[in-house]
This record gives sequence, C-alpha cells and structure tokens, in this order.
Amino acid sequence: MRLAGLALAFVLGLSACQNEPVASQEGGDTGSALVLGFSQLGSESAWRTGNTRSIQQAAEKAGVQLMFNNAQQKQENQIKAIRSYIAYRVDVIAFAPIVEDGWDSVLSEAKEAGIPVLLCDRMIETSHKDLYAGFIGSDFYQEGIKAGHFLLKKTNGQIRNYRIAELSGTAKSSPMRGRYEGFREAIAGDRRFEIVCSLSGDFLRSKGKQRMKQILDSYGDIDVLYSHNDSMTLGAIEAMEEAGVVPGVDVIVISVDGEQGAIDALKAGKINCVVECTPLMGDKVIDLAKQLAAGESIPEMSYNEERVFSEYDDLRDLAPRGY
Ligand code: GYE
Repeated sequence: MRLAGLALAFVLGLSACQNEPVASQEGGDTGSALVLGFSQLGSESAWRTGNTRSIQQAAEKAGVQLMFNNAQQKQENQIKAIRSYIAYRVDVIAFAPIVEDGWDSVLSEAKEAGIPVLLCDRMIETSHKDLYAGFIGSDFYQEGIKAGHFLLKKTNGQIRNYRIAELSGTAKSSPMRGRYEGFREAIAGDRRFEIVCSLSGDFLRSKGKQRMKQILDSYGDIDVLYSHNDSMTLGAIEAMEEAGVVPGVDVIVISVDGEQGAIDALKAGKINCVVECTPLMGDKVIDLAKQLAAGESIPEMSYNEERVFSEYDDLRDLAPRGY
C-alpha cells in the first residue's frame, strides 16, 4: 500500500531526493513506524534551516518515518507536497504555511482522506477551524509587543522624536502580520514615535541589505530600525556600515529570532535587542504528531516559551543557540 503510494508521489512530480524518508523502523508497539509528511516552506533564513534540522533530528530520534519536502518559497509547491502525502496515505501531515490564505481546498482533501493536519510555525486564515487539528509555534503578536516594549524602555524619559524604519517579513505571512501589529500596539499613543516606512525584505538577508540602502537613500535620518527577522537585520547592518552609519549607536536596532549571528551582533553592540523566536520545536512536533496518530485530540494552539535578549542583559554565559 505505502509503496504504491510512494510511486504515486513520484508520478505527482516530487523527486526522490526532495521527498525521501529520512528515518524509520524503530517502530512503535505495532511494529510499523509512524509516517509523517512534512512540508517545509523554504530555506530563506538561519531560523528556517535550524527548524528543518530540529524536525529531522527529532523524527530520527523517535523512529518516525519522515517524508520531507522543501517548497522553495512557493505555496503551490507546498500544496503539491501535501497532495502527495495524501496520496501516500501518511499517518499525519504537518506543514509550515508560507502565507495565511489559500489552504482550504487542499486541507479539505486531507480531511476527507481522514489524515490529521498539524500547523507548524506559521498560522493560516480560514473560517473552517476543523480543517486542522492544532498549531505549534510562536506568538508573533507578543513578539511585536516585546519589540515595542524594548523601545519604550530604551527611550524612557527622552523628550525627542524618533523616526522608525521597519523591515517587514514575507507579505501575507502570519509572523509578518503579528510582528507588525504587536509593535504598533505597544508604541501606540506615544507621540514621540513615527514609523516613516515599512518595506518588505521577505525575511531574506540580501533583501534586508537592499531595503536598508533604499531607506538610507530616500528617508533621511532614521533613529530606529525594527526588523522582523535576524537575517534581514544582519543585511541591514552591512548596508548601514557601508554608508558610515553606526548600527546600535546612530540607529537603535531591534530584531526578532535570536540566531547566533544576531546574538553575536548584540554582544558587539550593533544590535540593541533581539526578541527570541525559537525554531527548535522538533520534539514537540513529533510528540503532537504521535498523539494525533493515536487518535487523541491536541490543544488548538501550543506556543513556545521565549525570552528577550537585550543590551541590558549579561549574555556572557548564554549557551550556543543551535541556529
Ligand atoms: O522569524 C524568519 C523565518 O516563520 C517564525 O520565518 C518564522 C520566520 C522567522 O524566515 O526568520
């Protein structure tokens, strides 16, 4: 049955290297390993590659047979991968949805096939909540709030205005929306702050650099950079340094994720605050998948616990980040 399904997956256009099972056979009590189909949205950032590694390692450790596909930043590739998992009759489907909208029909197909779906990392927008079993990931709105709270603390007591530039993540994605809205909520009502531009860098380092150049060229003096992820921030820092602007001093830099490169930049004084968003959720994904495969219900929303790293913290003993 499964072999036939796998052949069908190839017919549907997913090559062996994209979609090969990476772990198997320790087996559960029944003697056959749980099969999990996971559609990863891409490999745009250190966060994302850390997330992929975490899920692959957790599957291997648990003896779960993982069918993994990297959608290279395209929703249509994610939909194809999910369809192949349905054809293969995996036990559970998990995926990190690149954008919020447009999932209803493929998820209805999974539901009809009786395969439970776990949303990982990013959320979807749907009026049919029964199309997925649950979500595991971060509270992006809270991350935006934390970023705003750092800015309030950093500028406390200063009677002057601040011109803020925002580098936003992938348009129509849930982290972009939550970080955008939470930040505005936190600083609302404080008239010292003006968000003078909000440009999308698509969570990419190269685009972060490009957008920052554009900001420095077209928006005059900027006092604050709020960037939706570390990759874009590290690109923006390069652009600032090339333009003779000192990041962390001339411009207050606030970022999200907590990858090693950003923590190093924080320690070097080039970033003032990094709001943590952890990609290391592999074990939780596997646990939830096991519960679903056993027919158990799971919480609708499970959030990772996360902290804030800033220039006010002593980070000398911080363990290596692992992403
Ligand atoms: O912040 C960013 C990545 O969806 C939370 O996607 C994730 C975001 C993360 O590309 O670095």
